[in-house]
Amino acid sequence: MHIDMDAFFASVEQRDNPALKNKPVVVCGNSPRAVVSTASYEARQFGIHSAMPLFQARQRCSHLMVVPGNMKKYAKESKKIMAIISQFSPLVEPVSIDEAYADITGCETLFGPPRTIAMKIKQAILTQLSLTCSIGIAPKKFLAKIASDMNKPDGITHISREQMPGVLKDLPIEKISGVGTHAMKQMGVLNIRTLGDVQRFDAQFLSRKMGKFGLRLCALSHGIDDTCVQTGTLRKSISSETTLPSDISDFQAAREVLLARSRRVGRDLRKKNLVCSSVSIKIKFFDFTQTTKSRKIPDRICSGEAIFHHALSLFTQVSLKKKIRLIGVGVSHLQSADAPVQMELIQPPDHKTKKQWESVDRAVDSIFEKFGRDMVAPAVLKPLIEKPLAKGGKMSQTQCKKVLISGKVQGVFFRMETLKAAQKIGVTGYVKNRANGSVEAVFQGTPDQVARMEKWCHTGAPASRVDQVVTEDMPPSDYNTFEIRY
Ligand code: TTP
Ligand code: MG
Ligand code: MG
Repeated sequence: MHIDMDAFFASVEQRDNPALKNKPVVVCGNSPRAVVSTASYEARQFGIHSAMPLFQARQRCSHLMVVPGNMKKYAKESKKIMAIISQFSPLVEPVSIDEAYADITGCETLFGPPRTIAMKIKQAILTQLSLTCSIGIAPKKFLAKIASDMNKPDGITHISREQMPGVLKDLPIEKISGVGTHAMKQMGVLNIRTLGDVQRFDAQFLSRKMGKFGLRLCALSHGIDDTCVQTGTLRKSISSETTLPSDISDFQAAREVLLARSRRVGRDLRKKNLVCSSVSIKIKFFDFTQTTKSRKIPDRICSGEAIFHHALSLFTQVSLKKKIRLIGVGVSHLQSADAPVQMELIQPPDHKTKKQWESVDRAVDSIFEKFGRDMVAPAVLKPLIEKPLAKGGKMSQTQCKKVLISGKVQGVFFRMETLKAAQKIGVTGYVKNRANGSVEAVFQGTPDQVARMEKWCHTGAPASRVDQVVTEDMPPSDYNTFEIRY
């Protein structure tokens, strides 16, 4: 059996606020670029759906009611739902915040035939929580999930063993979980639209064309699905993503978002006492196309820094020809942090750093716990968090410039003078000599500080004669001090 709540977030809001009952409602953030997380069934009549940008939803329905989400509340409801389902079967596998599988084999003597069990679960959820759900019943797990979607909202769909071959034959392949745009394209070429079409090909051929997934599809098309309801398993993955306030194409800015998301994921992992051994990233571009990259790692990690290390390395494989709209970081292959590990005979060289980062993160976690989020952050993320206000209430921006200084500059002295000036004015960055005798410096600070340093380069060092100063705007970086580099 697969149970999935109807328009979950929106239904909870409609239940708790009578003014929203029977109205087109979306649950959504309130930034201009927010996307709909879910739409009430009244709103769906206007063609509004999950992941649609809010502005588009408003265009489709002028009297749309927009409600900000409350994840804590939904998580609490989710727990209650899972508890109700667990009263009907000992084998319950929650798969997301609003859905679960329940193996009801053998429960008939207690609660009646499958459809009766489904009706009882629906009734219990309705009377105790005033929420509706839809339930699919089938001899196979993957088919139960598809069935729960067939009569939404407030429906029950029972596919019996006898009906299964007929249903499979006409089942559009996009209904199968895991079939994305890439697989759809591959199958389009082969003229495959339904599981019935898949049946025409043999396993070897499909495996050659689509790898492991081809094999699974082949099995499913014949009604073979060995997966069973898994209870007590850990969550499969944890992720965090953010739609940016405006599209970006700047590597440095993307790097900061990756770091912030990685730290968030790390925090969630540690909160649940888990470690991961797989990291992935998701990048959505301005035109809503997206790419994901992931890698399995030979280690078990939970610090934001370690996750970031892999996320950034994956990010360098992404082509940045298009502006980025959304950045996400995820981890999977989760295990309890207490699970025994095969110790290496010789600790790898970065073992100590890894342990140190973990204890830094745990210390930061306890500060969060006590004083709230955003009290401590990596220096590189400080501007994002502090949003310092300059005079006049405008946000002060961090500016970063690379400066090439040529002429008759006295190497050591010039660098020392630059260091002193930088410390006095308060910029960060570095100064160094180039092989051709010119000097390269990077100044980072407020636009005013950077301008003062630039001016200083022309006239500031008394013992040098500066002929030319060439400047180039750079993305801000994580300079903590001003230093002389060699
Ligand atoms: P779903 O079960 O996919 O959708 P739903 O419950 O809103 O509607 P349906 O009746 O079709 O099942 O997702 C459960 C919740 O997860 C949903 O209420 C909000 C959240 N969600 C998002 O935040 N973003 C998304 O893109 C989707 C699909 C869901
Ligand atoms: Mg749902
Ligand atoms: Mg769902």
